[in-house]
Amino acid sequence: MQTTQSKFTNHHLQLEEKYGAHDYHPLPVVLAKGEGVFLWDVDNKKYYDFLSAYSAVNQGHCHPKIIKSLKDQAETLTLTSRAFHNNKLGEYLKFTTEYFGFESLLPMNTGAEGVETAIKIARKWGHTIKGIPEGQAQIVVCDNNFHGRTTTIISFSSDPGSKDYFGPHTEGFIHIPYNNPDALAEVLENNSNIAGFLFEPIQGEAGVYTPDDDFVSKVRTLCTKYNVLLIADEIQTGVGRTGSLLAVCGNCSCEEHCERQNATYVRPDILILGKALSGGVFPVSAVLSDRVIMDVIQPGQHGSTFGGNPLGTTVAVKALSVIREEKLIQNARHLGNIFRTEMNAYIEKSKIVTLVRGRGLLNAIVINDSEESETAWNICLKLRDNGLLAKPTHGNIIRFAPPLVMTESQLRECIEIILTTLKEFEP
Ligand code: IF1
Repeated sequence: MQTTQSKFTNHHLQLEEKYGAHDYHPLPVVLAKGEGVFLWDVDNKKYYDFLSAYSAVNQGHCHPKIIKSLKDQAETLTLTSRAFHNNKLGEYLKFTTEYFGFESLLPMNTGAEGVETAIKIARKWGHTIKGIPEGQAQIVVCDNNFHGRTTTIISFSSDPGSKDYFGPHTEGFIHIPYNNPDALAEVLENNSNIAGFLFEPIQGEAGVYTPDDDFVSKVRTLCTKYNVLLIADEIQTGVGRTGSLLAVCGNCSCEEHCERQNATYVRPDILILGKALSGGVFPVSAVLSDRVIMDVIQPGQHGSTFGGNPLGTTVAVKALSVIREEKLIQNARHLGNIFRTEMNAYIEKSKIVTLVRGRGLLNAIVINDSEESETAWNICLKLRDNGLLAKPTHGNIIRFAPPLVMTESQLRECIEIILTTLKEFEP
């Protein structure tokens, strides 16, 4: 599809093309400003953001309270390293462990670092507490997972593009199909060297693939039975995105990681958070667990120069407070139900969209064309022209994940934009 871009846009595209590594294929739009649910490009054209930087900007762009906390702290103290204590880390640890209901937290920066940390903790727990012979600990992972881009993590990716030619790969990972507790049961029954089961409660990169309602509770039961750590990667799904505080909270939309009797709540042994933990303002990730697990890590065995820095921790406390103060969990649940209801009504008579799926404001539609086709890409270009930014995944799937601060009338306007655009592609 031919698209015309302004000379300002082309200027930036050319700079990136000429001087940048070509590790991405972005939609051709150059953003210069953000506020709440909106973004503006270099020509001052305004868009609704329907990606939220892959669910990092749940609290909306440049949230005034979060930005104020960033500015204030930036003028006071930014980095001490962990060679010394700082007066922000302890408060952050108390606040965040209470918020999510765990005894302890290990602070890192990016999501991939959080996952690497969880793998190290699980392996060491397996060797020193479970009694797995040293160097034999295995971790079970799911097909079509996405947990980041580091060498160990890509070692257990099923995506050739992420993995091929980057070997030798790290050993110690066993694959099972996603959403298949029977497959997990079989692996656990036949292998006593398994330390952990690492999974995404909803698979993001796989196309917002949502498992059966009882998947998480079933794998919880199995992990308990076989003394295996349940490790939830909620980097993308956590912090309100799916209409609950965590996706493992299932049907509970309260603001706490509570243990309600009638909720499908499942408590992982290790919880990994990132992205929206800091409202997309600063890279902050975290690994949470109870003491018996966390305490396998002793001084000198893990860490990060920037992990737990005063700037990131201050921003994260404010970003988590905003989730509660603005009732963003409940809003995500309410708006998500509207979005899927309206999309399903459209799909009944559509030939171009076959399916909508998701939970809360993490949703995707499946386009009726092959993964190799350009239809979804062309729809995203048209959506851009019509003032809404979204990105295809897996060729024929389009992810829709606006900031959680959206209002109902804004969402209804966005649904109009999306449906009008889709109609242009109906045969
Ligand atoms: C990119 C997807 C989203 C993640 C989960 C760990 C990480 C991610 C569940 C690593 C990161 C990103 C990174 C982004 C694309 C993206 C993504 F399409 F790949 F699946 F969000 F939808 N665990 N997800 O989703 O976190 O190290 O990046 O901070 O451009 O690669 P990170």
